[in-house]
This record gives sequence, C-alpha cells and structure tokens, in this order.
Amino acid sequence: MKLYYHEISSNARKACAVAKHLALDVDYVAVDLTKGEHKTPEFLAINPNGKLPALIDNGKVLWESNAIMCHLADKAGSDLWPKDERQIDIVRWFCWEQAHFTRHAGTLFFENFIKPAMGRDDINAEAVREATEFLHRFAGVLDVHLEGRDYLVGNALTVADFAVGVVVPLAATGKVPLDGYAEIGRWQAALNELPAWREPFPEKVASAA
Ligand SMILES: N[C@@H](CCC(=O)N[C@@H](CS)C(=O)NCC(=O)O)C(=O)O
Repeated sequence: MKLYYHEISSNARKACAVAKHLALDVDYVAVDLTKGEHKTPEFLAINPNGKLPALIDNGKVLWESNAIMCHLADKAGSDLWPKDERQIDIVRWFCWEQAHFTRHAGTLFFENFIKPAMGRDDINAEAVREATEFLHRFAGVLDVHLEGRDYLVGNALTVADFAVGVVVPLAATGKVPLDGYAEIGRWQAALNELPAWREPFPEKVASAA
C-alpha cells in the first residue's frame, strides 16, 4: 500500500496520522508540493486533480483524504470508521470541514504561511479578512458542539476527529485564530495524547522525484 503525502499538506496529515495510529504497513511516498511534484504526468496519472494525499492499495487508486482515512480504518478492521449510524454523523462532519472549517483555515494557512514560505509577498488582505470572519463563525459552531463531549461523534475517537481536528495543530503557523475557543482547546489537548496525532509523518520515505 503506497501513501503519497507531503508534510506541508494538512489533508495528507490526516491520512498519515490514521495510518500511523492504526500501525498499518504503508510505503510512504513523499511528493514535494513546493517543487511541483504533484503536477508531474506520473503523479497526475494517480491523482488527476494534482493534489495530496493519494493512496494505491492492491491496484486500487484512491484520492480524497477523508475517503482514504475510511479505507485505512476498514483495512485495519478499526472502529475509527464505525459500521453503524455514526457513519451519517461522520459524513456530516466530513462535508462541514471541507466546505467550511478547513476551507477557510486553508485560505489563512495559504496566505499567512505558504505564500511567505514561497518567497511571495502578494498576501491577499481581502481573502484573509473574509476567511477570518468565516473561520470565527464555524469555530463557534464546533466549540458549542464539543461542550460536554470528548469526541465529535459518539463516545469514541473516529475519523471525524482526524478530519476536523487537523486544522488546530496548524493554527499557530497559519495564524488561524482559534485561541479563544476553550472546548476546541480541550478536545485538542486530548488528541495530543495520541503519539500519531503529535507526530503523524513517517521518518524515512521514498521520494516520488
Ligand atoms: N479535498 C481534497 C483536498 C486535497 C488538497 O487540496 N490538497 C492540497 C494539500 S493540503 C494540495 O495538494 N494542493 C496542491 C494544489 O492544489 O496544487 C482532500 O481532502 O484530499
């Protein structure tokens, strides 16, 4: 099973964290986004979207981080992707993070971290303002949902926690304003107890280049 990832990719971080948490036997392949390795014909043949992460398992190609996490959980026979009505709630959080929470956090991460890291100074102040406004709106929804709960769905860790939670470890770097959200902070402190959450990436990898 090959997992294509890069350490600056939050979506790849989800898949790597789940693979490591489940101790799956994975060949990690680093695809350097900063060098454009995700736009090579070889990689586009795997993921025509030119995005990370991607997975190949027994000839099956899969992209989209949330689908990859579910596949990994199935593979391990893990309840991270439970086979009951909790799936509906998990899909709800998957849709929510892609459409709202991760989307706006991703804009802030791109403008505040990726652009400067690439030597660019064309920060889009209007995009930052708009994303900050939306981010607060959706962080408020998450914070209220987490009141009295240890996990997003049910009473146990699921792929929903990995999907939505991925924003928080990147918040400081991307200047994503989550400091004032106490329930989110409490939930993250619990996730931080997981070694694979703290350090999701492999030590040694093959390179796609
Ligand atoms: N919905 C996709 C989003 C994937 C995505 O946007 N990946 C980013 C890194 S976090 C990427 O590869 N960006 C490179 C590009 O768009 O050129 C998923 O969840 O896997």
